[in-house]
Amino acid sequence: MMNFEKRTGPDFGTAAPVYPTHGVPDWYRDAKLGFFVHWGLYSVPAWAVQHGDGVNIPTEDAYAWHQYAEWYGNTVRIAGSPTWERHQRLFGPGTSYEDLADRWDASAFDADSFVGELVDAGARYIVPTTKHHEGFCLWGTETTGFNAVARGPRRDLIAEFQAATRRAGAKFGVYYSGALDWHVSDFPPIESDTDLFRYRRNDEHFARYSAAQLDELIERFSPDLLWNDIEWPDGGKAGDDYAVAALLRRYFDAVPDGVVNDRWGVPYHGFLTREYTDIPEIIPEPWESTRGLGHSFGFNQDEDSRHSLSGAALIRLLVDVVAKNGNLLINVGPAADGSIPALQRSAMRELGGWLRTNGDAIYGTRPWIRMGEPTGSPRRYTRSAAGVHMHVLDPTTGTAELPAEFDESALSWVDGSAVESTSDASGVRTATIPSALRAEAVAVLTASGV
Ligand code: FUL
Repeated sequence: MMNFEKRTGPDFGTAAPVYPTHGVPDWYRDAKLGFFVHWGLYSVPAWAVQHGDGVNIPTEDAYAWHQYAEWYGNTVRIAGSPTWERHQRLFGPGTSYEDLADRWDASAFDADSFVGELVDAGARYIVPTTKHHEGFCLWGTETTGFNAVARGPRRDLIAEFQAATRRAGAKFGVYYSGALDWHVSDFPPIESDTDLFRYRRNDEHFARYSAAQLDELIERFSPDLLWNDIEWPDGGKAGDDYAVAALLRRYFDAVPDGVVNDRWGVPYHGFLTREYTDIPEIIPEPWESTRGLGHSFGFNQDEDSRHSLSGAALIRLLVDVVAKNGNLLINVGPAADGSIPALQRSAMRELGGWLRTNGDAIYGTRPWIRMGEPTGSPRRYTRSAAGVHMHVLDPTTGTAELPAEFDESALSWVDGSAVESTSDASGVRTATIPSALRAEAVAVLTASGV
């Protein structure tokens, strides 16, 4: 095996990189809902300090108290951190994070039923982590023995995911940690945002390692989507075959209808990414909102319903994102054995149930002339060939104002019931929400002919 230790002094060359001109394909814009799957060695301890209401972590401790359980491999190396303390207690001081590879038992994982659960929840694309920052590869790579076929599960988890996703008729994407790989790097742990970019690999040797891995993923799985993270080593500086420009050309040659995100550190991007961020308005470019159901992507066994989105909150989040021209890439964090924890499953099932009735107002839609209204009951709009869909975010109030543009339109509620409305002195019409829809997370009314 090649030795991929850190080296310095790359010759970046002078060739100007030529980036693709690929736009974002319609399948991606129409899909609206994808599922991220953060599953890796970090799912063995499955733990991070609880975050959320009432917990105030000072910025200088943010990394020692990291909210993301998938960062365990870093947090555990910060002496004195809660993760470090807990790890000593549970696994013993001699057990390294990497030793967990041999304790990872994925025997409850059945790719078809796992993927089936996500598709039932409404997923049109599925993006598992193939390698997170820890460096453990979930596919049978030739580049390192630190992988799920050689250790732990002893299965090619990505091959299983890909086959099951394609069988289920959904699109298949891959998450890949481009410039961070703690397994082949000998830096101290990351304790600040400054460290994050100081302790990322940017040398040619490592760039070739990453390129070899991404090439394997492209050749073996033809992913419909590449979700790179933490930029690319040497991104944009070289015209060589391991640099982003050449890699993306190879990708789009192999998958002409593919799409990539914006975390490559180069001028080219596909969709924009936003992580745990509320977006106030329509973003004209295709973009994607991502977050975990709780405060972490990797499963944190200490989280409960106080930390996690309810089904109703998840539905409202999807509607909000889609009204603003985004896709939602919601994350599921399985337990190490490959099962989906009950708290996450119940929110997902509620979302799936709502989408079975209201999916026409989500999938394939585009934003309307505005995403909602500044006053009155909270509402969001989407637009499809059938008309403009008004999503009432709090139907328990029993009423919702209709926009002036709906005046001449034929209106109907999603359950087929006619729209009854009253007008006030200034001509504002207020519709009464049918009682059957008041218990829904979001009640949808469609106006045709707007
Ligand atoms: C971030 C990573 O550091 C997180 O762990 C997670 O994977 C998120 C989607 O991207 O940048």
